[in-house]
Amino acid sequence: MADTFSLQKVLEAFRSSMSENKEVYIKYYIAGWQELVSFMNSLGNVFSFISKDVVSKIQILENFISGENGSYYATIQSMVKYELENDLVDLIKRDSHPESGCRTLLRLHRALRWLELFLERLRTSSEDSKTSVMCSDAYNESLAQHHPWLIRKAVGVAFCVLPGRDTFFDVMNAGDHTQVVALLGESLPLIAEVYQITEDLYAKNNLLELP
Ligand code: 1PZ
Repeated sequence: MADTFSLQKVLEAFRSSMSENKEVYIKYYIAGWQELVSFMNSLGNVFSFISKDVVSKIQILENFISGENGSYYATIQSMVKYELENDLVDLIKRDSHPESGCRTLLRLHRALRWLELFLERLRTSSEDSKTSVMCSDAYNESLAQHHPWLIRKAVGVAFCVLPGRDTFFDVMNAGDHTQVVALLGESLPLIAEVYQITEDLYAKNNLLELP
């Protein structure tokens, strides 16, 4: 999936991530993120501090998947169960398990909410809407609550140099604007469902504030 980004690929990855009994396969979940990283990279270097963080989190999860206990990392559900039962999660402060699968995936999970909010704004936007405003409104409603001041500042700078709406639609590589809007309409319920399943699972296990 290293070639050019397309929104379609993101959609396919998140679609494949859901099993029949509504578990979420980590392998496809991170494949979706990998696609988003190539999208961000195509927007320019200002976003590299963001994509670097995503890449390192993808790597942590990939290492678990290919490690000796990899079978427990097939789905988010199996990971949560395995790591909790074996005391592999730092619950109060980062300590002996600073990079658990649970806390790492939680960062991506929170970012998925941002993505959902942003794409919904983009989908319903009009020609004169500003991507920077859509991005930062979505950010303030979601991820910002979990970021310290310095990161919020840096993110604010990145938003200022975002390309305009037309370029955004083009980079998504999914046909003309009407087609992109249609594909977004198709993708968003899927992304929302993956988000909600993960959110419920984390809430049930008291994992939403992992350090
Ligand atoms: C296309 C426009 C991109 C806008 C992206 C908006 C989101 C900004 C996120 C800024 C992340 C800043 C860098 C690192 C932050 C980390 O400290 C945190 C917490 O991790 P920890 O330090 O606890 O290990 N990382 C995150 O919150 C994950 C951020 C993921 C951002 C994903 C952006 C998705 C872009 C998709 C492109 C359409």
